[in-house]
Amino acid sequence: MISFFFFQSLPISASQRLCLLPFTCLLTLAASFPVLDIQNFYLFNGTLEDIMNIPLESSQPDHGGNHVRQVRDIAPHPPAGHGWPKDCSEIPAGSRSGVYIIQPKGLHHLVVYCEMNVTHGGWTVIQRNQKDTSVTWAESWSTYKYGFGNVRSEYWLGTEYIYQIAKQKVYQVRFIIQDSTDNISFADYNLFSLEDESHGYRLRLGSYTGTAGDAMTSDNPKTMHDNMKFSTKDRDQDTYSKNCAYSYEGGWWYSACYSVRVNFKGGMTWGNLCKGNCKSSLILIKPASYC
Ligand SMILES: [Ca+2]
Repeated sequence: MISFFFFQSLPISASQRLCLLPFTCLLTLAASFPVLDIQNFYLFNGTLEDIMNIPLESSQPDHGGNHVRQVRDIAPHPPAGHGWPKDCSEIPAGSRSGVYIIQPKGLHHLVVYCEMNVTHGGWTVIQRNQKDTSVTWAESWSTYKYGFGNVRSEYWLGTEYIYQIAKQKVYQVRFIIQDSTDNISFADYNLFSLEDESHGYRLRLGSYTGTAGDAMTSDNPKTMHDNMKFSTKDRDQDTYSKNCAYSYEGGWWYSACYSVRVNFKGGMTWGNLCKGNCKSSLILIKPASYC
């Protein structure tokens, strides 16, 4: 494990060039603050000011004579003795959407995008894509495992990190799809979990509600996604004689092959809602509500 240290006065973008997957970057914020061990720093392309819950100290001149930003007024840091949020649902209500540092149980810190405006907020964004993306989605197993893209635009959080987050509690998932006419539809599943890597990150979904259609739990076993293992171009775990992830240029929980194709560079698919011409996708998780 190789770690890199830098200090508050240095822009993150300068250090990020040194942070190569799967290496970990250590972020020293200030002498009074503990070192952060951010495991997926390669997903972040910005400055410290872009991370919502870092306690930037005010009026401390940096080496260039500039003064760093004032302490944030919302969710500035974990409450004393409480640690970092384990997912976005632990960020205080009323906080803005944006990039936050979380620390799932048993893991180092992660950067994620927290969606705080959709349905009571608290959603952890595990995927975001749009058809004109510059992100290449035809990636390998290990690239999917640890995530790729940029948390502020299109990205995959990482199959391993999604698994680690979702095993902390009982989670639900929301898929938000923009169709070819710019209508926004959603598909909720009241349960969401993955099995571990040794079981192929098999997907387990609960029951559906929504407006987009239940495309993840198709009646057709050839286009089913629920209960499927995750496949990538270099790890074929689908139920097809060939390799769906290779043929369709993106990792997913394929069967033989799909009714949902959102991990893809180009027009996406969600069931009958938009076949090959969906404009954007967003996948959010948060602990299930029992109300
Ligand atoms: Ca196959």
